[in-house]
Amino acid sequence: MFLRIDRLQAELPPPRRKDPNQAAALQELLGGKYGEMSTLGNYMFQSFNFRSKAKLRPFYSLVANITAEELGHVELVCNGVAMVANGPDSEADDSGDGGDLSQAPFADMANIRSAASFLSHAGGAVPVDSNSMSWNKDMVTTTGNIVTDLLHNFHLEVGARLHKLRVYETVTDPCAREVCGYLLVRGQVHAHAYALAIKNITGVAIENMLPVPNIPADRIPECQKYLNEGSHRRLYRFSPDDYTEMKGIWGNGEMALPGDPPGELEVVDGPPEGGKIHDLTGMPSAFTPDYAPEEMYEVATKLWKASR
Ligand code: MN3
Repeated sequence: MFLRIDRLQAELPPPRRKDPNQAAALQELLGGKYGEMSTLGNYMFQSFNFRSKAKLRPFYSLVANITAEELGHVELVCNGVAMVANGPDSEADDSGDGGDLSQAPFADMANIRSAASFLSHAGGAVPVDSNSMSWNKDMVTTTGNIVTDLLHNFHLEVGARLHKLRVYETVTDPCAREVCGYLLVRGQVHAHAYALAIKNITGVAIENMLPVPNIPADRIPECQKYLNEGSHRRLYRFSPDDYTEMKGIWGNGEMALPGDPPGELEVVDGPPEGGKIHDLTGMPSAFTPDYAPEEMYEVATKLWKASR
C-alpha cells in the first residue's frame, strides 16, 4: 500500500508567467517515452510482479522503494506543468463570474501547441508527451527476469537523463528549469542504483559508463543545490518501516560517481523535506473550480471548521 504526504519532493519556484508552450515541453518529462509515467509504470509493475521476493529482498526492496519516489516525481512534474501553463498563483481572481465570456477571454489559447491542454484540462497535466500523444502500457517492460528488468531500468534512467537535458535546453521559466534540475539529480541516483544492483548479480560494473550523456550534473546551475546537500548520494526510504534491505546495494561502502561531490552512498530513513504544493488559483471564466464558486467556498469553510 501507499502512504500520501501533502508536499512535493522539491520546492518549485513560482513560474514567471503563464506559458502553455513551455508547459507542453515539460509534458515530455511526464508522458514521453522516458518520462516519469514510464519510470513509475516500469518499477511499479515490476515490483508487483517480482518473483522470489523473500530470497531477493535487497533487489525487491530497491525496485519497490524507487517506485514510491517515482510516484512523487509524477506529482512533481504534474505540478510544474500546471504551474507553468497557468502562471503565478493569484489571490484575487478565483471568485466571481470571471467577466464577459462573449469577449473570448481565452482567444490566445487557440494558438498554443496543445489546445487540448486548456480546452479539456484547463491547463492541468495529463499523461501525454510534448505533442499530446497518450502515454500507454507499451512503455512498460516487466519480463520477470531480474537482469533484463534491471538492465531495462538502467537504460530507462539514462534515456530519461537525455530527455531532461534536452527539455532543460528548451525552457527558460525558473519553475520548469527547477523541475529539470531536481529530476536530473534524482534520475542519476536511480541509474547508479540499478547499475549497482546489476553489478551485484553479474559482476559487471556498468556504473563506470555514467554519466550518460557525458556531462557532469554540476554544469547545470539548477542541479547545484541538490548536489551540495548530497541528494546525488541519497536514496530516501518512503515507508515507516519497510524496504531497509536496499541498504545492502545503496551503501555498503559504495561511493558517489567520480564527477560528483564525493562521499559515501546512504539510505535516508524517510522522505526528503521537499516543498509546498502551490495553490493553483482557480479561473471562474474557465469554470475552475466553477463559475461563481463563492457558495462552494462557503460550504468548504464550514466543513473545514467542523473538522477542527
Ligand atoms: Mn524519476
